Amino acid sequence: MATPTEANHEIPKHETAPVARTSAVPLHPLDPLTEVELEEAVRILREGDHLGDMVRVVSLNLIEPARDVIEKPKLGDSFERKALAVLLDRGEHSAYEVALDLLSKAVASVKQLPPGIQPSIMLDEFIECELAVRRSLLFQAALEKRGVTDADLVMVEPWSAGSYGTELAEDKGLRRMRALCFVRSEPRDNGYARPVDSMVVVVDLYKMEVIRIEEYEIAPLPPEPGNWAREYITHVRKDLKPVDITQPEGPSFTVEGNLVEWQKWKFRVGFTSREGLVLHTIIYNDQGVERPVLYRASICEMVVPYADPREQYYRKNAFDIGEYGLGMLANSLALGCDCLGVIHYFDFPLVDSRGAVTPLKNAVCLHEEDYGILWKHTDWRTGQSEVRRSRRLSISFIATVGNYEYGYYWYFYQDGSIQCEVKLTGIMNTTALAPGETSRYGTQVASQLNAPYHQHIFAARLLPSIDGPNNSVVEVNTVSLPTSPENPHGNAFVAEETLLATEKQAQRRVNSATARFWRVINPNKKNRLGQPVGYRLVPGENCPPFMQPDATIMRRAGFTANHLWVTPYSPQERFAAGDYPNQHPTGDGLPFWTQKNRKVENTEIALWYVFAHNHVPRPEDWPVMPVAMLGFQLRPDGFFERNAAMDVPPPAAKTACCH
Ligand SMILES: [Cu+2]
Repeated sequence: MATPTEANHEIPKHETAPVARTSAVPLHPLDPLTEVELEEAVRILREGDHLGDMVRVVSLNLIEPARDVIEKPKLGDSFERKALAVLLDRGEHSAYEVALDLLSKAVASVKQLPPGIQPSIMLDEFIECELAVRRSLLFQAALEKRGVTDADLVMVEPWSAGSYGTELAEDKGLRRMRALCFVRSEPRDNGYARPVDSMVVVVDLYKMEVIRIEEYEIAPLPPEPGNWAREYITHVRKDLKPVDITQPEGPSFTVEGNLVEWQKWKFRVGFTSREGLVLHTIIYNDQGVERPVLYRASICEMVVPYADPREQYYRKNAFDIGEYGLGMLANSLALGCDCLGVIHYFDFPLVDSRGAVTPLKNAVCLHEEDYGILWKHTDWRTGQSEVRRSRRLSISFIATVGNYEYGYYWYFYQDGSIQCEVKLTGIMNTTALAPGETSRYGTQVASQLNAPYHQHIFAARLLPSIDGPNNSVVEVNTVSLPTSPENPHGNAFVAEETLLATEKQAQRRVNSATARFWRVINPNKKNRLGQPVGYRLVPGENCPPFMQPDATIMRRAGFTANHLWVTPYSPQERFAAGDYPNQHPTGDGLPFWTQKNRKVENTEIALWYVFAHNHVPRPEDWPVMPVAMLGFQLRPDGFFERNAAMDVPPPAAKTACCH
């Protein structure tokens, strides 16, 4: 459902941080493949005869080196550069993983994917699919039946077909999409205001042709427009005075290639076509000692299951990361005013399905923000008052997935905290209502227009390295004690700790009744109070999946069953729903790997935190939804000896806005 971002907005001028731009040559083994390396990789594929006319490049990314190469580098080591290409042969109906060694300029291995496995949908396929549908005589006839006369005004929105065990025999083995349709009243109109939801167009992506049109009860088109573009907004409020963010001495961060340093934090910026932004080797400099916190952090999967059980809608379950790739759908942030202040943008090159390499300018935004108070106390007896402003470093990217926008933000704070925040905005997907009709599975948001209930469920994959690679996870539940001789007034409560020693013990859900959180500790290192050093994973907004455990979508979205999973670190276990969730016949990922019930105590672990926004739409979410935010925090818990931000200086007395 990708729509290329339109470049017709006025481009605001940003101050740009006076720091080095992203390097053309890799400076570090974890740097994403550069433009030159991607071109070299495509050349190796062509010369090795892997890119015939019918073959498409699904993705091409760095194979990250082994963790110990990074964590225990040896002096004088030169570093390897390897790439993994996922290729789709549309003629042979087969897909391959081709590993490339860029130093020896050779193909290292070729692995054919098992029959039935479909790699992610490519950007070109959206465009080609829409064109194929418009060309189809079947489609034109179906439109006529619905009184739609101009096919050019129809938005054909291809959704991944998924795999539900309900597939027709004729569909078996085909790479498919199921297109939903919307009609604009003019070329720049918001098509989501008028769903043509009595038909689903099933497309064979190998042949790029319509297989059939599934038809349902015809509902009239909703009557109201839902426009959001500036030319349609005739009245804008007039009482907004400017806020200028100025940093006359420049930002407090430095950037060298993909290495960022800010305050006591240091980390590397990565980017993949699938996850988008990735953070590597997050380290805190504690009084001159570099202390690792996280080896790698990314949002590795998401799924958006919809609640409408009707035949045309139960397959609306986009895995926007595993089925589409957020890096491929990332916005170029020069187009809008997404970040304010002195900004450093990172560019990352992308490869299209034909192997053409293009830079994505301003893919990732880095800037500082004032964030209210950091700490404060007034001694009312002495009149002494101290307050410190909180400054945070924000690094983010935004992906447009068809109708929706997802902003992914990581924040670093001066007290040693890290926060991940996802911002949801964009346009809700809609269905039509007959006059007077309401839906049990959605909210009416305009005349004859329904926005179905759905959930946005995200999975973060975190590789902790709290003061070293071997970590454990402890669950903490606060429990009130019964009134007893020990607790005669009934006020007692305790924080109970439980070690999660195995994969099965570590399958957990949030619990607001016990204020549950999880502590990632290094059991081999104690702080001065004798406690193991650790970081606390603090859940934010969350809820369970509302699908039944035996729902057909749960075969592929099984990772949503728990909010916390802990697995032993494995470079092969990267994505919560497995490598290829698109049309996967049985499902893959966390529920399958954890069957082995491996030990996850005092070893290299992967922490998977799953968090969900339950979207019961409001009329106010239409026509464009104001941002909804959710995420989680990682807060030091025994990692430092005391508040790590005591050394933040007081605000300068003459700061213009400090009163
Ligand atoms: Cu939503």
